[in-house]
Amino acid sequence: MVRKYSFGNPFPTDAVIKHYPAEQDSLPYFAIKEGSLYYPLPADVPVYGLGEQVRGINKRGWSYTSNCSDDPHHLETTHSLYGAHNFLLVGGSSPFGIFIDYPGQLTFDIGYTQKDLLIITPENWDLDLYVIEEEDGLLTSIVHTFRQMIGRSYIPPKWAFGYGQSRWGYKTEEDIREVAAKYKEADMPLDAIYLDIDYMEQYEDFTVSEEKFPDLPRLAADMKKQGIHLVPIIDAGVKIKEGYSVYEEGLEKGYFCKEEDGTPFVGAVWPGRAHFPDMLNPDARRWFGMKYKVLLDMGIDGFWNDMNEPAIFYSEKRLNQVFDEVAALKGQNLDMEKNDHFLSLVNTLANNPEDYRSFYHEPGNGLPKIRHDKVHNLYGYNMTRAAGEAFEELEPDKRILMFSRSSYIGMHRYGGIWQGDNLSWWSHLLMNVKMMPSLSMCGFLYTGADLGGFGADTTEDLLLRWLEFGIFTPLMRNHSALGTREQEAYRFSNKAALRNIIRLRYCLLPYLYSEYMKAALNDTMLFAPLAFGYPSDPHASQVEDQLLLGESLMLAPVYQPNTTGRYVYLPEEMLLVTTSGPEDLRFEKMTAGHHYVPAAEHELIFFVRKGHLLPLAEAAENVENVDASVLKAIAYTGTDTNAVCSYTLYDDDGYGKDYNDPSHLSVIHIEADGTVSCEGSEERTITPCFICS
Ligand code: MIG
Repeated sequence: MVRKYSFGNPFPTDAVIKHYPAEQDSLPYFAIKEGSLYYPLPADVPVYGLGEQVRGINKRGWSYTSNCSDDPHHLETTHSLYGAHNFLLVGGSSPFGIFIDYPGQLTFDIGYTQKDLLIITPENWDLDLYVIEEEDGLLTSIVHTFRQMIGRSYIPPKWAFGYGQSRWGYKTEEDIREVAAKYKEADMPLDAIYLDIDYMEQYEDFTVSEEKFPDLPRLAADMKKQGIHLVPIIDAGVKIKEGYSVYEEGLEKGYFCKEEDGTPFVGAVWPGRAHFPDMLNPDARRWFGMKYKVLLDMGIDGFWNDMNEPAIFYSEKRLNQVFDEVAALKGQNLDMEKNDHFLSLVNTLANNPEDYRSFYHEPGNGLPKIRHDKVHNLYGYNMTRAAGEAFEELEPDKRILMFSRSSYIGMHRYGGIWQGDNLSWWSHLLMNVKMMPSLSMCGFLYTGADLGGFGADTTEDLLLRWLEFGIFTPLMRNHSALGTREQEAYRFSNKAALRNIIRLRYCLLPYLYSEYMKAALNDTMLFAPLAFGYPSDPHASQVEDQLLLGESLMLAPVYQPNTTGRYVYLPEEMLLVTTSGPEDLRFEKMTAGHHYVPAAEHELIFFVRKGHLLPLAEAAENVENVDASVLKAIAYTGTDTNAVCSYTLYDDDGYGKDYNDPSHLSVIHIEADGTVSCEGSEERTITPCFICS
C-alpha cells in the first residue's frame, strides 16, 4: 500500500510514474517539528536504503545528505556522493518504506544526532512524500512496490555484461589498439574499451580529435570485428568557443542555464570556460540528446555520462573575486586566520554552493524558472534522460549502453551508474559490496565500481580480489585515473589467475543476465542483504559483507589483504563452490551456522542456496560467443533428496527490446537423482555437474 503526502509546491521530478492522489490525513509514523520529520528508532531496528552512499548496508549511525557531489574522497565520514536516492526502508516487526521525492538538499540523520532518532530534514518543504507498507511485512515486498512506483529499470545490451577495460590516460587510437592486442595476447576475454576525455577535440562534447583519433568509425569497426565495443565519455559542460557548433547552437537557442539577468552562466570544467545545457528544459534536453547521434553514426553503441552533478571547477564570477581577494592579501602578514582564509579562497572554488545558487533552469510546461540549487539533484538524471529519450527516437529497436555518474531515482529507467572515483583501497572494495543491495532497492541495477580502484596505485592482490567480486556485478569495468599505476589485467605477474577469474564471468553470464532481466522486468532486487532473504533469522541482519545475488547465489567476497579465507555465516545449509577458474569447480556441502572458509588469493568462493540451481556456460572470449544452449548446472537440493531444483532462465538476443516474448523463458528442473528436464522453445543441453545426493 502506497500513501502519498504533498507539501508546498513540489517540483515535478518524474521519479514516480504512477499517479497517487495525495492523502489528507496526517502522516503516519513521523512527527513534523521545526522543519524536520522525526521517527523514534527502536534499538534493534535496521534501516536500509539510500542507494549510492557511504557506510553500511544498515545505514544507522550516520547522517547522510542527498546533494549530488563530485567528491573523490569516499570516506566513512563523507555525507554525499554523486547520487541522491531518497528511499529508506525501516525494518523491524512492522517495516515500512519512505520515499521523499525532493530534488533539493535533504539530510537523513539516522541515529547520528541521537542514537534512537531518525530525523529527515529537507532544505525546503516543497516535496512529495510516499509511505509504503505491505501486509506481508516483508522488506522485499516493500521494495517491489516501490520499484513499481518508479518504473522499470534500464536494460543494457547483453554485451555490456562483458568485461570492460578503461583508463583515463588512453590518448590515441594506438593506445586503444594496444589494449585490445594485449588482452588478446594474454588470452583474456574483453567486450569493451572505454574512451575517456582525451578522445575529444579539446574536451569538446560530440567531437573527436582528428589528430589522436583520425578515423573513429574505422577504429570502432575494427574493434567490433574483435568483439570489442568502444564506449566514449560525454561530459556535462559545453566548451565556450567560437565556431564550435554545439556551443553556438546552444547559445543561439537559449539552451544553456542562465543567471538571474538572463546571461548564460559561465562555469569551468575540463575545457576551461563552459556553459551547462539546461537539462531540465524539454527542448534543450532533446537537443542535447540528439547530439549523441554524431557518435552513434560512427558505430558507437555505448556511452558514459560524466561530471553531471554538475561538477564545476570554478565559476567565472567567483574566480575573479578570488583573484581580487588574493591580490589584496599580497604583502600582508598572514597569521593563522588570514592564512586559513587565503587557502580557503582557492580551495572552495570548486562545486561552491553559492555558484549552484547563481543560475536557473527553465523547465517549460508552464512552470516558472527555478534556481538550480532547488533542483540540483536532477541534473545528472536529466542529462542521462536526454540521451535515453534520444536513443529511443534514434535507435528504437536497439539497446544502447548508458551509465552516468550522477543520478536521482527516476534516472534508473534511462541508464545505470558507476560508483564514481573510488581509490585503490581495500575498504573501497568492501564499500562496493555494501552499495550493491542499496542500489538494487532504488532501481539501479546496472552498476559497478571501478575495479582495481580509480585513484591511487593498485596492487595485484587488490585487483584480483576486486575482480573476484566484480565478476558478479552487472557493470564489470577496470578503470583507473591518470597518473596512477597502470592496472590492465595483462600487466601483472599472475596472468593465469587473472585470466581465469575474468573467464569465470563468462561462465556465469547466462545466470547473471537472466537474473538481471528478471529483476528489471519484475521490479525485484538483483542484490539483496541476507536479512531480505532470511527475514526470520535474527543473525542475518548482522551480516554486512555477504550478499544474495538473484535467487540461487550467496556471495561472500574476500576483501582483506594477506588473507587466505574468511568467516562466513550461513542462514541455512548451502553448497560451497570454490573455484580458481572455469576448469576448477570444487563443491562442499555446508551446514547452517558459522564457518571459516579457505580461499587462496587466486580462488573465489560463493554459495548455491538450497533448492536452487546455477546454470554455467563454457567460457568464451566475449559475450557474443557465450553459448547458453549448452549449459552445465550446479543443483543443490539440500539434504531433502526428494526435492527438485528449478530455475527459470531468461535469455534473448541481447539487442532487441521484445523483452516480454515468452520464448525468452526456459524452465530447468533437476532432480536429486540427476534427471534433467527443460521446458521452453529453445533447445538446451544441460549437464548436471553437481547435484546433492
Ligand atoms: O574529474 O574524465 O569519475 O571516471 O576518468 C575527473 C576523467 C573527471 C571523473 C570520472 C572518471 C574519469 C575522469 N572524470
